[in-house]
Amino acid sequence: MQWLKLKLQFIFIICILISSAWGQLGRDPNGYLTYCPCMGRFGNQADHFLGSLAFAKALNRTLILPPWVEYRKGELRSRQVPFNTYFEVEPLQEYHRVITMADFMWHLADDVWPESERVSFCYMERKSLQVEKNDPEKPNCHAKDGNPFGPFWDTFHIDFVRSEFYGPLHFDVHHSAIAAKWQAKYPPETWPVLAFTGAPASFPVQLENCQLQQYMHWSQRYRDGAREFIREQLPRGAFLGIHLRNGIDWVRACEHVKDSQHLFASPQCLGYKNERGPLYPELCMPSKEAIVRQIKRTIKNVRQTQPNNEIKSVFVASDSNHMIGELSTALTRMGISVHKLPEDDPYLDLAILGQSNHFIGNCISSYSAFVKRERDSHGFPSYFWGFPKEKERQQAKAHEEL
Ligand code: GFB
Repeated sequence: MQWLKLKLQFIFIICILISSAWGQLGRDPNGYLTYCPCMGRFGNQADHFLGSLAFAKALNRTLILPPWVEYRKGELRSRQVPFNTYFEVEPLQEYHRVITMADFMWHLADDVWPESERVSFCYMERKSLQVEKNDPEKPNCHAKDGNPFGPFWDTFHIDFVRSEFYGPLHFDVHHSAIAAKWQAKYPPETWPVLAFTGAPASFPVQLENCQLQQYMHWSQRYRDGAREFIREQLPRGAFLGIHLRNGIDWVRACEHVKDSQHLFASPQCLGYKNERGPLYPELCMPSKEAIVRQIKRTIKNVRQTQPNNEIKSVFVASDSNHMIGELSTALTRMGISVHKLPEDDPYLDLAILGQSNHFIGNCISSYSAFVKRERDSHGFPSYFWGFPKEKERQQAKAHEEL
């Protein structure tokens, strides 16, 4: 008898679990929104993700979480990596309804978004790279034209039957009543899925959306990876994480500093309206000497202000030159060791930088910006190379001492 009771209880629990799983995957009557993260690499895509999340919430549509788009050397087609490889889905639900693209396509698409109703959204006509595809009669988004556009939608066998030009609507839901206009023009009953050719968001991320980073939690794999590296490879005690962005693409990008007020993520230190000054080259590409000086200064400052939590090591993340030799030579006398990952892993680098006791990043880089936002959400301190300018910093110090 007891055995039968237990068996019934077990069946009951299983039924509840199954029904709640189906419940979670039930159709959202308010509709869905998705997009291709087709611009830039991780830092750019992360900025766009936060904006798209805010946009989906403002329109009260479930956000279909796109995979991350990655580019590997020597491969012609982008690789799509499931969203939840790097970040957990559940914490995002605290802010707004989301579903992975795989779950949506496997469980809901046949019903919500049949093949004959798949429309791609773009602001205005996008010309095709293949001239013969440009039909003067029928302007088109050409949502699958080129890399990563084609490979991205192909990952889930998505083809579009039609294009929709949404201009002059825009995505700035924080400074206008635009969300209501989107809802009026595209009600969910007739437009169950809005599928954008690119992210419905700005780059760099809007100031109002930076705090949404608090809902991006590293997946177990990266949390464990970061914890293990810190515990097993770094000496006990506080460590300084630094981001050195110095590959050839960056050298070229930094040439634009001289003609710009802003470049990539620069508002994170200069302010969105340059409240904290104009751009200058050292923000983008600090010299090796300046890097060593700033690290030493940071270590000394921490020694003075937090004598019980001295920095014992430096963890270097870089896309190119980690400067391990130069930094070791400069810091060994101070009793500081210098470390990097044994193998290149941009995501593990990010997860470790997020956990460092102190962080110096590159103000212009959106990769650094990701770390800065994550740290802000935990109240951890961050600084930028060459910021404020060395001269201005010395003047401010002299002023303080007077
Ligand atoms: O993330 P991302 O858009 O940042 O692109 P930026 C830089 C990519 O370089 C990263 C690699 O996604 C990584 O793949 N990378 C950068 C790193 N730093 C590191 C690092 O510390 N460790 C490892 N392992 N990999 C800008 C773009 O990049 O670069 C612009 O925003 C443009 O679109 C420009 O492409 C040239 O903002 O730094």
